[in-house]
Amino acid sequence: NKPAQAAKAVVEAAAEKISDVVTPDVPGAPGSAPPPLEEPTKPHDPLPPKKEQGAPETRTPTGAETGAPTTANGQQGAYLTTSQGARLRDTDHSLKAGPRGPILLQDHHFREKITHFDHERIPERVVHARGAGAHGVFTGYGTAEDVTRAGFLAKGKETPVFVRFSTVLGSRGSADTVRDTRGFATKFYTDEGTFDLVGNNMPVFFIQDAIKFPDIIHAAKPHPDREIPQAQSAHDTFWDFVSLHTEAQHHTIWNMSDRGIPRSYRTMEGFGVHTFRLVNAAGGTVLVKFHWKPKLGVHSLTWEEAQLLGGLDPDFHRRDLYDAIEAGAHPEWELGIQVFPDTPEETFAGIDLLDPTKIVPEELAPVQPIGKMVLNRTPTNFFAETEQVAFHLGHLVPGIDVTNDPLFQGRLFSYVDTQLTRLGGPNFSQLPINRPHAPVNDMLRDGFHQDAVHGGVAPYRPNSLDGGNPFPAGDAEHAFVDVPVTVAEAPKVRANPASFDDHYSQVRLFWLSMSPVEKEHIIRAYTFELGKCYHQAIKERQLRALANIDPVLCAEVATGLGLPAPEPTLPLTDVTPSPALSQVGREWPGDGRTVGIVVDADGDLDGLGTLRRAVFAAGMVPLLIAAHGGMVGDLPVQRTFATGRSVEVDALLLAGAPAPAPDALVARDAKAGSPQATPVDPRVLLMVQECWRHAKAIGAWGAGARVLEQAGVAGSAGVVTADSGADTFTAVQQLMALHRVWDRFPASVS
Ligand code: HDD
Repeated sequence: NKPAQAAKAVVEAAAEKISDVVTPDVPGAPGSAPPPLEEPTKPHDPLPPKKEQGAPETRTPTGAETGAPTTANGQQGAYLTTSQGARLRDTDHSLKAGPRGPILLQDHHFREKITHFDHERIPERVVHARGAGAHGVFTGYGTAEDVTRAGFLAKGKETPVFVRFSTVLGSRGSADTVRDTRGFATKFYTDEGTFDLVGNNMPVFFIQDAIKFPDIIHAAKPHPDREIPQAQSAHDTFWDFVSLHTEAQHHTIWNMSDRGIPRSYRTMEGFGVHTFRLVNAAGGTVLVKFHWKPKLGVHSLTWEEAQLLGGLDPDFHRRDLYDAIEAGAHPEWELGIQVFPDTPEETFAGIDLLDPTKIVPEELAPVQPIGKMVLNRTPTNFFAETEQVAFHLGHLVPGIDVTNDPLFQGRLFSYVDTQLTRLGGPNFSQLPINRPHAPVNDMLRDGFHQDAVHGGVAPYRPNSLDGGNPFPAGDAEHAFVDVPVTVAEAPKVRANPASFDDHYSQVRLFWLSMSPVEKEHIIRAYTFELGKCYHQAIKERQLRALANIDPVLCAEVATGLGLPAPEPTLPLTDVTPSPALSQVGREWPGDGRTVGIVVDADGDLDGLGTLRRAVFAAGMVPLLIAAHGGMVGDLPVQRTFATGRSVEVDALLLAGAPAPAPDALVARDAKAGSPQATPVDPRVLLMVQECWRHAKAIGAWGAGARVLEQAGVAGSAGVVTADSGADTFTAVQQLMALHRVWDRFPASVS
């Protein structure tokens, strides 16, 4: 197939680049960083920006036409200046009354430098504080033209996008791999205005009404007295809330499933969660749910991997995203919609489409692809772009409108409101990352951080002084027109529709749709998290909720907690499982996955180059791991046994059986009383054993086979040997298509 071939070509072309990305500096090594620059004692040309970055798109109605630079570039000139452009002679010493005297108040440079520094931080997001962003392109397929007039969905239409992925609970500096929901927010810079699709990697939400958002977040964030635990739901207040507030049970089981610990941002599905209303050129409407489907499939970490990574590489997801993009393995998603008729009841197959705690199984309403997104550029400046990007559900374009989902309605207020504090005023849309690519002609004026120099004298309507401009647009000029939905005459109440009262049937549907391995992981996750609670009453209350989901789930978690399993208090619903919810059982492309290759510098290195090329040709990233840095043959070592760890790789190949360091041997022999036969470095054995526990494919050839014996994994499922590196990799590649060697997980439930 053509796209696959094209992708392969790109990856092959990027092969050398991939080695740049994952290669630490080895002076003179092929593919390594250039030799160090001279000591910076005199002005010289600045380094060019990284090729894949360039300058961010910052088109604006007031700058682009004049050709004037629209962004400030850091460190682009030779000489240091003040913020006003005056060249400076010294920035290392404050102005003092003599070398030993106090600093003078007149030191304007000191004051400017320190004052600016003192104000460098802005408040982190109240939720989703930890995140990573990337630029890309969305291409419409034209398949949605019947149901929406949104121009960016037209066939072949390309629209720049910026995506920010995030965790919900942790602070800005928290670890990436915690168990949590992930944010998946996309800004489409369309010709008809900016459209923000602010979704998550889970299709349901904890609450049905936005007024409860502060409650769930207060419960899930760290305890107010000790401010622990960070970025976790494994604590009393979270479980107190969700056990008392049973509409949260559906989202909670998603969090306890493998979806709560994604392998990578690149392997996450995305969901708009709410039902949206689309409007076509004739004014006809349908209701839809948005889905992002990752080309690489939906994959997760194991819980042990996630925990190890929290310490070993807290930036794992960030690094993975940037490395993949900069290596040319550009992540891709298809955007799809589930389409429902826009009936007055706003239900489909008995499911209330306004209830954000409900899904519509894909088997009932298939996801129809309407476009493709490729992320191809990392941010130039994290703060300017990823931190300052401001999403808002009210950023809609003609052809896409809202529904009365009470969570959606409340979000329409919250997102602009929060930016006022976070970004310091109402002009955040003028920040480069937030500037629309469509011409802006509003009547908003003044306010903090006003960047625009507005002409004219009449920012009001009607006016005669500015020629009557701006005029309202009509249908012909692609105006956004609110769909004139009829609102039923009803008393003003603080209440939900009765259909919102069903809190369990879809939780059961999710549970019954899981494979045995996934069920086992869910049981362990509940057991772990509830096991971290101090209050017995909270554990017992959550067990009562589990009893209403499924007796097996409840009994297994109760056993783990050492508590009796309660009886259900509600009848168990008869549901039809949705196989589309399971992550297990399908085959996926391996693009951008990492294959660790353990090499022994003193061993037989024949075929290593061929193997490395085969890994590149498969679109994957080889990572050479050896006892110490430097070269192995003519290839640079990328990780040592000290800097590498199993959690970084998706599969492990053993090209040798590295011996332990001599001092370790001496110590061991002294203990044992006599030297033993050719042992393997214990760090390599640990790597193999971890890969085995995490159900990763393992392959060995030649001396590498000895490692399998000593690690105690030889001959077990997903552990292969062959005559050459390339043949071993072929077998390992087949195993990787299934993501993991699922047979290795014990599954006590069916
Ligand atoms: Fe929210 C941020 C997703 C419900 C209030 N939300 C935020 C982000 C994502 C989501 C991905 C991060 C955006 C970024 O990267 O900058 N939020 C969701 C989803 C929800 C949801 C999928 C339910 C379906 N959110 C929700 C409710 C409220 C908020 C009900 C309030 C009533 N969310 C916010 C916020 C944030 C935010 C306080 C914090 C930072 C920001 O908006 O810009 O306004």
